[in-house]
Amino acid sequence: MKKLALHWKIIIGMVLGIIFGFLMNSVDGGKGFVGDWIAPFGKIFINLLKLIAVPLILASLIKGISDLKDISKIKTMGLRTIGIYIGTTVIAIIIGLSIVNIVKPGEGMPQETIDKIKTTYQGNADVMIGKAKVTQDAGPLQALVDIFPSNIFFSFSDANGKPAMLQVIFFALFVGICLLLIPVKKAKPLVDFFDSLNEVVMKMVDLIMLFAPYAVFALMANVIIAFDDTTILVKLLGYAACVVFGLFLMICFYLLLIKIFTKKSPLWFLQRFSPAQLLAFSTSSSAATLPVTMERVEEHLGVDKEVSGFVLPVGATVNMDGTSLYQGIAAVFIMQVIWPEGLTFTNQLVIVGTALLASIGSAAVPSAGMVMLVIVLEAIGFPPELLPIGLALIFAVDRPLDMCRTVVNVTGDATVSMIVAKSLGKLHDNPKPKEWDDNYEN
Ligand code: DAS
Repeated sequence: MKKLALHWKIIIGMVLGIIFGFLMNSVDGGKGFVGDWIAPFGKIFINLLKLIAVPLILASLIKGISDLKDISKIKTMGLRTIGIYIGTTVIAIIIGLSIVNIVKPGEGMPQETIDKIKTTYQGNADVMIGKAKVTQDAGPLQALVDIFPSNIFFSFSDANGKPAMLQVIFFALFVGICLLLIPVKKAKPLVDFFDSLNEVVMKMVDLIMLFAPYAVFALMANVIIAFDDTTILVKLLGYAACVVFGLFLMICFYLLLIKIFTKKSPLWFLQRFSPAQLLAFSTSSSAATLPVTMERVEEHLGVDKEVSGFVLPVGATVNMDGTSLYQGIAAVFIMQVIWPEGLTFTNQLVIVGTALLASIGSAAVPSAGMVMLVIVLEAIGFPPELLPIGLALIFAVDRPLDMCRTVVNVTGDATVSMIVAKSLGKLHDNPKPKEWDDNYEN
C-alpha cells in the first residue's frame, strides 16, 4: 500500500467512502453516525488546506515576482493569463449552450414532477437566493473595493472566502513589485524569508496529503448520505448528463491545448495532476484544493513558481470554466422547463456575457456557482416569482455536479499555467518531484 501512487490511494479512499455512505444510508442511525463521527475528519482536512492557502500564495507569489527581476514581465504574464482565462471561459459557455440547446433536457417535464421538486427543495432555493442578494446588494464597485485589504491579517472568515483570496493576491503583488524597486541588498532578507516559507508550506502540503485517502473517505461518505430522494435524481438525469458531458469536453479541450502548446501527452499530465483533481472532486472547493494544485503544478508539471504563484491563485478566484459551462446549461434548462418564452437568441448571448462575469464573481467554495446563477437568470429578465422554483429544479443534483465542475475549474487553471509558463520559457521539461525521503535527508 505504501508504494501505491497517491492518486490510487485517493481513488481507493473515494470508492470505499461511497460504498460506506450507501451502507450507512440503509441502516438506522447510519446518517447520524457519519455526520457525527466520520464527516468531521473531512472538515479537518479542508480546514488544514485552507490554513496553508494564505501563506502559500504569499510565499510563492512574492518569491515568484521578485525572481522575475523585470517588472515588464509581470505585465506580459498578467495580460497573457487574463486573456487565456477569458478565452477558455467563453468557449466553455458556448459548449454548454450548444449541448443544452441540442439535447433540450428540460422539455416535456411533467407538472407533477415540477410540483414535487418545488415542495422538496423550495427552502434550499430560498437560501441560495438570499446569498446571491448579499452579492447584488453590494455596490457596483464593491468587488473592486474588496480586493484592497484594510489589514494584513487575512482570513477566510466570510462564507465565500473570495475577498480574502483576492486581498492576499493584491498584497503579495504589491510586496513583490516593491521588492523589485528597492536595492537588491535590502530586498534579499525578505526574498530569502519567503523562499524558505514557500519550502516549508510545500512540505506542509506533502504532510497533509498523507491523510488525503482517509479524508476523502470521510468527504465522500458525507456526500452520499445527503442524497434523499433518488426518484427526483432520475428525473434530472438528462440535465445532469448534459453538464457532465460538457465538462468532459472541456477536459478534452484542455488536454488538446497542453498537447499543442507544451507537447506533453494527456496521460503524462493526468498522472501528475490527478491528485489535485480528485481532491477538487471530493471537496467541491477550488480554494481548499489550491495548495495541492500549486504543489502538483510546480513540483510535478514543471511550472516555475514565478508563473504558478500568480496564475493559480488568480485562477482559483476568477477562472471557473466548469462553473460558467454549468451556469449556461442550468439557465437554459430552467427556461426550457418553466419559462420557454425566454429562450430567445438574444437571451443566450446575454447568458454568455453574464455567465462569464458570474463565474469570475463566484467564490471558490462549494455551491458558489449555483448562488451566482441567480445573477445570470436575472440578467435575462427571468420572472422573479419563478426564481425559487427554477433553483429548486436543479438543487437535487447540484452537489455531484459541483464536484465535477470544480475538477474542471482546477484543471483549467493548471492548463493555463503550463501554457503561460511555456510561452515565457518557465516550463521545466522533466520535473523531478521532491520525494519525501530525498527531501527529508537534505
Ligand atoms: N465549488 C466551486 C469551486 O470551488 C465551483 C462552483 O460552485 O461552481 O470551484
